[in-house]
Amino acid sequence: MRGMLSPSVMCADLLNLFDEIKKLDNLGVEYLHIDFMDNKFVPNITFDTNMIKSFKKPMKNIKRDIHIMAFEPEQYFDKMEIGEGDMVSVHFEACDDPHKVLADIKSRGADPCIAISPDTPVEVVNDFLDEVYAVLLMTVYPGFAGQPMAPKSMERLSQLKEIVDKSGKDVLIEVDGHVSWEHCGQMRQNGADIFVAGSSSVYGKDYPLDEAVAKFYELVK
Ligand code: S6P
Ligand code: MG
Repeated sequence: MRGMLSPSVMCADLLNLFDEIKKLDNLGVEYLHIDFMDNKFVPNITFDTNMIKSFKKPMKNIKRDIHIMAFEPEQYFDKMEIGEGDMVSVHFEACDDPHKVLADIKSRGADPCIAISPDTPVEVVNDFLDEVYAVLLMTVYPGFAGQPMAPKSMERLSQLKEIVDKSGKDVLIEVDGHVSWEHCGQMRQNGADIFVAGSSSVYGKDYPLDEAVAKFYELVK
């Protein structure tokens, strides 16, 4: 399976989101990475639930990859209209009962994922490998685009890959944070399947979007 791409919409042209999403859809990109923040679990705000629901309008084939950086994430699921075709990540550190929240996502027909922040030991995922579609490994501290990679991210990715392989479960690994031109190939080698691409790659203004997407796929094939 080729490496899959999930461009981060918070790094796109925010005044032209309809066209920006349509462009990605037409390019055959797998996912649209949508960061939701509550200004409590992380000190920032991005899109509200209504906008996240509206993002469906220009989407034909591309899927929503909703990364919820919020306490009690389940309170937002109805408003975002989470359902079939969505991939939804909730943070291990932000849920009282992550198992219950993941089951809720699954019951809606969406693909549940557990996200872990850079200071959380990767071993915690062992408890969730029966329940998740993917593990989202944060390679920056959640909250902002344009940050440097968090220390030990590459080693953590290798450890996570080993844990998943040992378990024999069919669980994907998504990396999010400074997935740069320089790092994405190494991340692929270390076991990543889905790549959140933001200001350090496809939205870095070095190339037009279609060229940037093609170049990214080439690096993570
Ligand atoms: C950070 C967020 C990420 C960013 C992404 C941006 O809280 O979860 O998804 O949008 O990291 O990409 P870059 O290349 O600027 O780090
Ligand atoms: Mg994210």
